[in-house]
Amino acid sequence: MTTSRTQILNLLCDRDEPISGPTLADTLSISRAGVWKQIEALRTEGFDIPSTDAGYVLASIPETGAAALELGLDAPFSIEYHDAIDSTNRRARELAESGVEETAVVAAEQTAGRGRLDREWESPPGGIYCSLLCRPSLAPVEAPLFTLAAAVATTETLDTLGCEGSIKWPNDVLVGESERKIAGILTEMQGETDRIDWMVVGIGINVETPPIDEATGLNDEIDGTVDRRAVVQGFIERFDHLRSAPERILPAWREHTATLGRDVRVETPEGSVVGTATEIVSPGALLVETDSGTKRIHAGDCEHLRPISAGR
Ligand code: BT5
Repeated sequence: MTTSRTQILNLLCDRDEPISGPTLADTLSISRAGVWKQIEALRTEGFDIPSTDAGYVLASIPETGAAALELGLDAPFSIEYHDAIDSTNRRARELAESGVEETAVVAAEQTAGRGRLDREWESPPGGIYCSLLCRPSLAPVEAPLFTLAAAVATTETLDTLGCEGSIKWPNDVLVGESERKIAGILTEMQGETDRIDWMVVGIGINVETPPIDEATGLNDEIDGTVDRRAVVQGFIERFDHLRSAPERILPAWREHTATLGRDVRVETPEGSVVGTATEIVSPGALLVETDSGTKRIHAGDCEHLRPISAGR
């Protein structure tokens, strides 16, 4: 997006009254034809900018597109937007390798969305797929904190829509008594032993419910329509806030989790662990009380064992 286009958008957004073409041209020191060209480009991107006798007004902002997602975003991420892409994580990794800084790759559909361990992530059109490329000053061992932060940011954002979610360790956001999965997080990174070079934190939030057992989508969980722009911006801003105050991450995660206090089975690379999940400790390990003592689990697939009421 060009600078003058961003400036026009910000001026229209900040003002309740119409702004004339000549005023915009004078304010930005560009020609009237230049103003008209940028207004047309914004209209093509879906902004509704009627021209009244008194000038231009911003009547509505589209839900998608880089300009719309960057407008009013209170976090230092540029947006790269795709109507459809193979995988936003794959694209963010590519940007990372080419030296790009703080960018959110956002798409409305993925044709090859991925979960952990190269599992498939169903990504039908109209969904929310967002990968944040960041370069935190952290050691790689601390990286799991960012996955937890993304889970908290997602849950808190869904809460604002009236969709009360809970986190299943480490990266699933579930909804309701039946604990249907509405969102998943995939974190990937590259670095040395003591330093992360880049990190990509990808979230997928279902809008339509995909054809997967135990999945749900926002359209089935909330009244009214989903404002995907508000969801994406809310997620990015909350994530940014948490990463700037990492000491908040674990307490916030504890507040939103459905895992602590529950009987669980965790499939780990070293085998299956069954017991009661008692605590989460930095940088994101789950403590599970088993018959043979406390196990500290750093990675794995966690299953909540029934009954739900036993641990809550
Ligand atoms: C995850 O993996 O939950 C991580 C999902 C991350 C997806 C985002 S979308 C944006 C970014 N770009 C990508 O390519 N990926 C990220 P995992 O815990 O491994 O769960 C995967 C399992 O969840 C699958 O094996 C299915 O059983 C199930 N699943 C697949 N698609 C689903 C969906 N849309 N909703 C709920 N469950 C799904």
